Amino acid sequence: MNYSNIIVTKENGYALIQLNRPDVLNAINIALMKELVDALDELEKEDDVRCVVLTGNEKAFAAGADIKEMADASTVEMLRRDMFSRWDRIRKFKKPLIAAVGGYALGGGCELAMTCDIIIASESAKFGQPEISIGVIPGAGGTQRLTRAVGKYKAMEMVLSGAMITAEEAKQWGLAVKVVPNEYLLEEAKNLAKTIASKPPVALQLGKEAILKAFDTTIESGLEFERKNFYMLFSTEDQKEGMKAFVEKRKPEWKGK
Ligand code: DAK
Repeated sequence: MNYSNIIVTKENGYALIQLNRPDVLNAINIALMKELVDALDELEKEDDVRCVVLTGNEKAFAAGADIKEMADASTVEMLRRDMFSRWDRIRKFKKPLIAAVGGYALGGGCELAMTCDIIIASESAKFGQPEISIGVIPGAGGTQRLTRAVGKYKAMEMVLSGAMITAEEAKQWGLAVKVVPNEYLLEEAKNLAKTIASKPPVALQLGKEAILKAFDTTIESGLEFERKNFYMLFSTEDQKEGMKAFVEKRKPEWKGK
């Protein structure tokens, strides 16, 4: 497919999606969001893609939703745009999504990173939910995911003051798993993607699903959910292969079945 707001490349076992509106710090407009969802739809179907890395450029992962596109919209217009269905589609993407964040990850940009499963930051990364300074609040999960990631008090400080945090702070607060020098950001994210892509795909999918379940259920039903996914994996050829290979002291060969 041809895209004008993102660049999609496929590598061995994983894909890289780069947000590509550098003139506006990758501000997320409707067209970019449509392309991102189309790309993920395609990549989800492709068996040779087992993990996806989402990134921006050195100046910005994304500086938020496109303010110019929203500025004059009424409530009804915002409702009609139904932006949530696209954000929900990303949330429901079944394969692991890694955000490689350099530069600004603000508002919808921070929310997009948090919709991913793992965030790796470069030293230049700055995370924030500055919506309060333009008269609104986060609208794509910021109040919920940020709070779960950094806790009530830090989330309150960030959302109510609009202040940004550095990459190092993001790591300390549990938002980013790693901070690397700017020039190594993609390499680090790609290495992680390669490692993940070398694992059995059905187990990846069910593992991701079980972790996400932890965010909207009780421990009791979460454990129940995990158990069912665990049992389910015993019906896959990859479970037989994985355990057999361990016993035979060799590398497993996954079939994704
Ligand atoms: N939207 C549109 N354009 C943006 C932009 C944005 N979010 N951020 C930057 N730009 C544009 C600037 O307008 C400028 O364009 P020109 O003036 O050159 O045409 C260009 O990018 C470069 O920006 P600056 O000149 O401002 O660059 P600086 O280095 O001086 O400053 C900055 C960088 C990141 C501090 C600054 O650009 C900034 O404060 N940007 C806005 C950050 C922000 O407020 N973000 C939150 C936006 S609200 C929803 C889903 C999501 C959302 C809402 C609903 N639903 C599902 C319903 C999300 C909302 C948001 O994200």
